[in-house]
Amino acid sequence: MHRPDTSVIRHDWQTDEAAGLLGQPFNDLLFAAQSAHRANFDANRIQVSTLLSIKTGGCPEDCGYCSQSAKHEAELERERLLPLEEVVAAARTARDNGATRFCMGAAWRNPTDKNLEQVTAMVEAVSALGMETCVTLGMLTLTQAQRLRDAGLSYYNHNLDTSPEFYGRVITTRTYRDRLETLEHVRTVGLKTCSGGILGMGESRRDRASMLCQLANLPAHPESVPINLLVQVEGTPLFGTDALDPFEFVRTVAAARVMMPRSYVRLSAGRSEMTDELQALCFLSGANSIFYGERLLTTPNAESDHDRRLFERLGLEAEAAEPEGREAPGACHKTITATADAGAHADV
Ligand code: SAM
Ligand code: DTB
Ligand code: SF4
Repeated sequence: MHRPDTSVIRHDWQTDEAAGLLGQPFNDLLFAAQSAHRANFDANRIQVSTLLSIKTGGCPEDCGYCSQSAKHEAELERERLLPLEEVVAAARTARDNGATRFCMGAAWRNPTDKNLEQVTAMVEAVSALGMETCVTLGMLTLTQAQRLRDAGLSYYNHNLDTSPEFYGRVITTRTYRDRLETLEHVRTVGLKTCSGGILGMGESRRDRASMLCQLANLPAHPESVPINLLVQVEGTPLFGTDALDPFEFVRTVAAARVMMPRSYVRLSAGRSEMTDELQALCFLSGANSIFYGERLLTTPNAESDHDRRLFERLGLEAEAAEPEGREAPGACHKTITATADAGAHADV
């Protein structure tokens, strides 16, 4: 049985070792994950983020899972960059509903410098509401990363998506190296990294192990690791892929928790297709962040009322906003109460 040394942060994971971890008896793996989770976090507290698509569709990339690629036949209403006021209104609603982080996604291969100025205005306005900010805009240059940092951005999301070995089956218009380079720019300027992947695209367990090694062996673990279950969208090349065994999903969440013990592991896209019991197993395996709100980017998310009820049934609480200057993830948790008029409180 793999007993994690919860005091050591490792960056030397080998695929064989990670595959061994993923293949442990389920109960042993979950025990290891829970040990790592409890050593670093309050196991009953979940970070809550809300997502908004600020620019939808018409993307030149060919990511095989994505509804927003202009190369696919998915039915989608394209939208230009949303006006600032609309973004701020959505962020305010998200905050009043208990989200502490507002994540904005754009269907770009990379932002132009003009795009970036428009997004920095959004980052500044959302930060002024007292929320953490995250944006995902595609590839970034070092200078663009600096610009976002100077605007006060908290996190940049850029997923590795899958293993280097499986990657070419999913995306051909940009390389794995390109992705690692963007992550390097983000780290170098001191932004927090949000990076993870998608499961259920037809990859093998070894691919999942290899992807987790890529994430854990980065010079610093991403502070946030979204684990998405493929949302199958009609018209995309990956539509119709065989469904992943739900226990494999849980195993991957658990292994992510063991390998990156101080990172927030987000049970990301795909929750609307999951049973409550499966989500509970993910929380038990160390997932401690979710997207909350009616939509992800272009697809529906789990229903908010349902999520509130699920939190109640499981005795989970939403994490309060991170105080300024906090360094180590998991170091500070404030008790928040359920209220109808949210404001400074979270009602999830
Ligand atoms: N266009 C930018 C990029 O790809 O870097 C940012 C937005 S993109 C939609 C952000 C991430 O969402 C992708 O890297 C992928 O991991 C995830 N994603 C997109 N479509 C998805 C789907 N159908 N199911 C699960 N995750 C998805
Ligand atoms: C991430 O890892 N998942 C989010 C966010 N980062 C940008 C996106 C999920 C998208 C799901 C499909 C859609 O709604 O289009
Ligand atoms: Fe474009 Fe991002 Fe979708 Fe890929 S994942 S097609 S880059 S919006």
